[in-house]
Amino acid sequence: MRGIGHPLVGICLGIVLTLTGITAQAMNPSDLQPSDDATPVLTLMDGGETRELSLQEIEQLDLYETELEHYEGLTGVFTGVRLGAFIEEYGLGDARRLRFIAADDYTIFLEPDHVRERGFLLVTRFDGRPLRRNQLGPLLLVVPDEAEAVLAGEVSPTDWIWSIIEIRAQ
Ligand SMILES: Nc1nc2c(c(=O)[nH]1)N[C@H]1C(S)=C(S)[C@@H](COP(=O)(O)O)O[C@H]1N2
Ligand SMILES: [Mo]
Repeated sequence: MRGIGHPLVGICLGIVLTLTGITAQAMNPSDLQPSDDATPVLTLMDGGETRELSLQEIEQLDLYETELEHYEGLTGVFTGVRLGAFIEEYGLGDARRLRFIAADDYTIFLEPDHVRERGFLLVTRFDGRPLRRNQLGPLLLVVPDEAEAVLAGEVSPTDWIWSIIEIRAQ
């Protein structure tokens, strides 16, 4: 009995490790406490209205984390809020398109429906700490489901904009 017990344990462990490896790219609820930093980091423009948001405000939404290797060289745990939840919270879900603007003027456009479909994480932390500008901060987008394909060079991460400082509803 013991003789077959060991290989079985090994096989089960193998399956569990494989599953863990696959789900490591998924988003899981995070235990981190929301930031208390009220410094503005993001400008929201919607019609004529402009609003400044801090990490404290953004992190009031449910926090999720994902462990991944980012092609810009950061490997670890990325924590943030779901972009889909963010756009609903701030009334951007009806916009025709959303324009994201980075500190280096790089810009992308996303339609709210695509945001809902693709599982973007609006990242506020790397390994538990806020991201500095030279670490792709203050905010960046990742799509955990696409992480492996991006690393393998199968998918171009054009929507993985980093150093986001402004979002405009257009
Ligand atoms: N802020 C910012 N984010 C960005 C970019 C950029 O130039 N600035 N380039 C985008 C593009 S086009 C790609 S393919 C990936 C990788 O960019 P890189 O190859 O210039 O590192 O990051 C995306 N995110
Ligand atoms: Mo690119």
